[in-house]
Amino acid sequence: MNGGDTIAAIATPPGEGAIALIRISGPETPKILSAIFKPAGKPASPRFATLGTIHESGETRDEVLLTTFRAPSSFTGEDVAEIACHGGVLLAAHILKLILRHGARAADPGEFSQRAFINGKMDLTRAEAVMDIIRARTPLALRAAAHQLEGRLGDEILALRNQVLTTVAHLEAWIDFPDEDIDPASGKALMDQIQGTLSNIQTLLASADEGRVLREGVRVAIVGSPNAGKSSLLNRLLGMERAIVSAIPGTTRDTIEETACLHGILFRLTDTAGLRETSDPVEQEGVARSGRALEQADIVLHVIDATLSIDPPQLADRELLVANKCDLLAPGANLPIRALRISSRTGEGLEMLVNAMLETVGVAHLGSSPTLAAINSRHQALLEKAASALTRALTLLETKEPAELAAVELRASLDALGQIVGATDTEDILGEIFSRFCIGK
Ligand SMILES: Nc1nc2c(ncn2[C@@H]2O[C@H](COP(=O)(O)OP(=O)(O)OP(=O)(O)O)[C@@H](O)[C@H]2O)c(=O)[nH]1
Ligand SMILES: [Mg+2]
Repeated sequence: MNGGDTIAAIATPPGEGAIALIRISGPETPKILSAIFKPAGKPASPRFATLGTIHESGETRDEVLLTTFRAPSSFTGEDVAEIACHGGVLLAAHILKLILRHGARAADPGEFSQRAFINGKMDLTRAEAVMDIIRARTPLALRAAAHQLEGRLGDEILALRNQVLTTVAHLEAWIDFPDEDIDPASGKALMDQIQGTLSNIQTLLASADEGRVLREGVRVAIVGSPNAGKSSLLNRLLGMERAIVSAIPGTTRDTIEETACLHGILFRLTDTAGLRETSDPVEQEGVARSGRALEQADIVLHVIDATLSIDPPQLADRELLVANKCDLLAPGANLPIRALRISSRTGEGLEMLVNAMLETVGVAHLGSSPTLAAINSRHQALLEKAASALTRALTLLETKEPAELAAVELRASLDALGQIVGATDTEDILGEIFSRFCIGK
């Protein structure tokens, strides 16, 4: 991507709508506007909305509201204009073409945010948070992204980086005076500092699973024998009659996927064909698909019919045994095996089941957690890199190896932490990060 030219894009989704927004950023912005925009009254002044019209070859195309921002006081740090025109399938595309004809280039996905980052408007964690906000599908995911946008994660990383910087400075002071050995007291203080940073990093790393759950949701496979009530459970969790339910075993032949937001978490539920030996090729394929859903799931709900006597199945990790149709049991009757008692018909036990699912993926506490610093997989990889460099530095100091070697490791951890916020050499990963953004953002 090239930072010097002027880019433009439609920032709103295509289709019919009241308004569409077109964004322009770069040095040519004022020139382009003077060629295509005529104010209805006074000329546009920065940060104020101005009513006017868009013109093309002497013809009026639309009445629009224009807002301009002068560099460096804008989202990207460059001259920016936002044209709010009427929505619809054609108009915005037409105005964009006009802007491109006057010298702008169509923006790549995420290019506005990338420019904001390059011009020092936000660190990388905040830029990523913008995309997390756009993608959030549950209230909790949205809250976590908002916390990250506020800069909590970025600030924490910078604080960690400063801790390592202080440690490196101490160590390098000794290296500069080679005759003096590190005295034991200062050596111990130094190692304590590193240990402290390391445990802070480990606390952040512990939020990786939460981050994954918040961003991607939890994959749940509902499996079990035919007629156990798997589809009924899916419908109950969704709150709608999505899957066909019938008393005929083998009703569900293909996997059915739906999402449900339960306690602020996105669950990707897959109802599957009942597992049984069959000579019907269609049902065989259904059973094979059930197997694949099972392999990919974060949680497996193994549904059994509570009214039938069943040998306790071998439960894998993250598999919950769910005894359905408990409404048919005599009041107070015990189950012969340990299982969560539910009734998809009456809804009994459903709340407990959802809580057990949240506990299984370790996010039961998230709903009441005041801070949601949930790292993403890029942060995780870099934090792990920083942590192993610090661990190596500690070992080197403990075994009284030359201080230079420990300093090299500390510098490596500094570098990894810097890459998280974009403070060190991140050129090669920028394209990777911003290409996942929307066009116009
Ligand atoms: N009494 C009672 N009946 C239930 C309950 N859940 C399901 N059923 C009944 O059990 C039968 C089978 O339900 P389904 O949800 O189709 O079962 P399934 O496991 O999806 O079956 P297949 O798709 O054939 O594998 C239907 O007649 C349901 O009405 C329950 O909690 N209580
Ligand atoms: Mg079914």
